[in-house]
Amino acid sequence: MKIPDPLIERLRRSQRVAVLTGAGVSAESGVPTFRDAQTGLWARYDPAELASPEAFRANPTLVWQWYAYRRSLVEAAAPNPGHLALADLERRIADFTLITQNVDDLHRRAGSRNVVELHGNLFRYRCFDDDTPVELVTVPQDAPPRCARCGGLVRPDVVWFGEWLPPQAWRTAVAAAERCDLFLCIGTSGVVRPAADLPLIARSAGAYTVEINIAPGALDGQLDLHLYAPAGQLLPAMMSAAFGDAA
Ligand code: BV8
Repeated sequence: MKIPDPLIERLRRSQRVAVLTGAGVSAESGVPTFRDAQTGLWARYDPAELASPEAFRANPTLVWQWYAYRRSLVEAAAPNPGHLALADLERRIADFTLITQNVDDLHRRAGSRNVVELHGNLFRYRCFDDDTPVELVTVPQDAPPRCARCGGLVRPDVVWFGEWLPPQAWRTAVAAAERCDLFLCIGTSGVVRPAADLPLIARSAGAYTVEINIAPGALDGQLDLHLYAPAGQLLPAMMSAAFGDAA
């Protein structure tokens, strides 16, 4: 797979790199993307419908079971060469920020250290009512447990549609996009805001911006370079081309 010279040169030269990943980075780990047609029991549900406070209020058991199902998919998955390539890239760049929309914890399991989770994490929990973090020794599969402090329902610590992103995570992501000289946007449909604004913030601040995806999406034509190939293949090839086979 040929990696364009402008990207290789920038990888070798850049001291400030920011990366935004979406569900496409986990696709080759066997974790369905957010917009993949859901299968089996969940085929009839639209993920964007389930990933909302309204859905949880209306049917907490259903939404809890959907997240329990997704946790089981992720627990059966492993980081793929794309995740590992990004962990390797972090070790080579002085100022590197990995911003992810994914809630599957696979970047951390791949060895990435400085991960900004814009949309939370499937394996953390908080109280739906008092919003405080909840530690679960055992995680029930069929219905949400109750908060020991206030008796409210426990929810996954993810950001649902219509909810604000964690302010610190968003501030960190915007600052990284504004100061980087290379921005990689990998495996995201570029539909969900405000995350999808980050590559455009980076570009308007002067960064060289690259999309890696298997197909053109909402960002098509808006970045400096668009590469269409599976991230699990393209990212290792990119690392080898830029840093040699020691990568
Ligand atoms: C907000 C966590 C302010 C949960 C997620 C009307 C009413 C209310 C809000 C809105 C509205 N209109 C717009 C909005 C804003 C809304 C939004 O953007 N909606 C979209 C749908 C239009 N955003 C929000 O609500 C955000 N909050 O704006 O707060 C506010 C406050 C109050 C009221 C209004 C506004 C919060 C958004 C966060 C939602 N939570 N996840 C969970 O996971 O259950 S988002 C969820 O979808 C994922 O986390 C992900 O971030 C997102 C998009 O999915 P992608 O990651 O891009 O994945 P997708 O499946 O879409 O695409 C996969 C891509 O990978 C594809 O491009 C594919 O080609 C590619 N691919 C596949 N295989 C590979 C690959 N690429 C490379 N290699 C491969 N092998």
